[in-house]
Amino acid sequence: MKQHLFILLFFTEAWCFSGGAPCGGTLNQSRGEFFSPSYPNNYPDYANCKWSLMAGELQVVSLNFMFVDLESCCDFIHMYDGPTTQHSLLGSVTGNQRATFNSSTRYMTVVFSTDGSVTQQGFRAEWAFKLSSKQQIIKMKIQSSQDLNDPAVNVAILEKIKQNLEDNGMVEGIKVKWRVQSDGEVFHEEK
Ligand SMILES: [Ca+2]
Repeated sequence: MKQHLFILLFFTEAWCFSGGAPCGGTLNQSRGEFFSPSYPNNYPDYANCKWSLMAGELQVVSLNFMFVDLESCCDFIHMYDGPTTQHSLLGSVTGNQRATFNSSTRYMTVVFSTDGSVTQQGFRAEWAFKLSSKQQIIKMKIQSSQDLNDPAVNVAILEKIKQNLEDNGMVEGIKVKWRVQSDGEVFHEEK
């Protein structure tokens, strides 16, 4: 009998710890906020924190710095336009700059790094996932036990789709409507 050797490799999210305060992580909620370690108290020396923002399909990341207080020569926040720091730099923040950054894809990587002396309060940032401005048309298959040609059923289904989009933070700039097919039928029955 042949024996197969399976080697399982486990990769765990690298959570960085700085001066005892946890920092960094994966952020995939549709909105929220994150802080420098120990905020609103001073951040530590030699901090190196990485946050990975992961929006959903058809979404982009918008990041807004509400408060920034960093040593302007030597402590920085860098934003990258993608899932790693190998992607292009969207911009950097230091001193008391406040700015907003938008990714071009569903990913943004944020790195906070400090040198070995002088610490300040740090930062507070809010993010939100927004629908990409690229136009996309999504076709949906709908199953219903009711008559889909009934206008009341039509409206109820549209409302339900809108509610779902709203729950997923996708309602901005989106239109939901029935489209009449080329043969004049709104619906096609699945054969
Ligand atoms: Ca410093």
